[in-house]
Amino acid sequence: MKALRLTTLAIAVSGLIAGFASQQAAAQTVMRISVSTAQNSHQGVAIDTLAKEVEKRTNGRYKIQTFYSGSLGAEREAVEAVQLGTQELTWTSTGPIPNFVPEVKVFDVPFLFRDYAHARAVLDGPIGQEMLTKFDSKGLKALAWGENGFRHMTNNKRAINAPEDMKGLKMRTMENPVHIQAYKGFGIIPTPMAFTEVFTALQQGTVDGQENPLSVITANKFDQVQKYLTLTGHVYSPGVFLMNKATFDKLSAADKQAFLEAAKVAAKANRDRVDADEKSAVADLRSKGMQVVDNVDKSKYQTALAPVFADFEKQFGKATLDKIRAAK
Ligand code: EAX
Repeated sequence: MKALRLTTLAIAVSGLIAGFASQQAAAQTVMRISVSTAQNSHQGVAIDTLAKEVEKRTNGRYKIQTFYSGSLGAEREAVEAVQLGTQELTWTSTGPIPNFVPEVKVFDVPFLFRDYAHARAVLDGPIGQEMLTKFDSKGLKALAWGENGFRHMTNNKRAINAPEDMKGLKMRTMENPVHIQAYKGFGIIPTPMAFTEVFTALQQGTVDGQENPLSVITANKFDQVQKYLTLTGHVYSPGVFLMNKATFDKLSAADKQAFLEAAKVAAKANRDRVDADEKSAVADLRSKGMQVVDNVDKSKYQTALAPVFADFEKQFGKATLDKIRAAK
């Protein structure tokens, strides 16, 4: 009799546990987010922090699975997937964004931002916050600006000591019209290419070089396939946390706030890692054999782009460019 009572109790308890577990599981929504660099990087930190913060702020009701090294596709494909809703989130550089939100390409103009403090102030200020709203009508919710960093030139042909040294170099570029136009102004032969193909293209000599921030160059071990680095800092590359707009709109007001706040914390972690990389990367890359030109007279590169700047002023309006330049 006693055994029967024990068995009945055991069945009841296991039923309760199963019920609780399925209730718990049912209450948890799993989302996916991707970046194009390795996990141990400024981009990896961005999405790892977002995932941790969202789970914490929603008491585990939302879990974000993180994918690295372009494993869900390169940046443009990832933005397309988020726009379609086949992927809920991505962190991307603004490289491919002009294909989705043309207004954003003003941020890709070379030598527009003086330094990191200036770039961050613009993005976190009225100009940047207003720009985030431009994503809404394209099926994308831009949660916050992140940061890829100031971009520098690498190649295997020769040291770039002056703008004329870039003439004739076949360089991989992002699929970004502003960059392509600007690099032609340097005499570069631009080859737009998804980031996932860049390491192999450099290894096989399909292109002579590429340009990216120190954080990307180190995270993706470009020292293994590139000999020369010049710290041109020719373009500031923002990052952005993107979410499928319909998915965001379905969230409760509290959960919308949770995602937005989580993205702000993640953006800070992302920028902090860029700051750390900026301090350590040059010595690290030199120790791995790269020849680094670090005494760069940026005014020479800006002068070389004068004809292109004249066109950028027509494209974006001199007033807009000056407003960004003047922002504190
Ligand atoms: O991870 O495609 C590029 O060059 C971008 O900088 C990308 O974020 C690199």
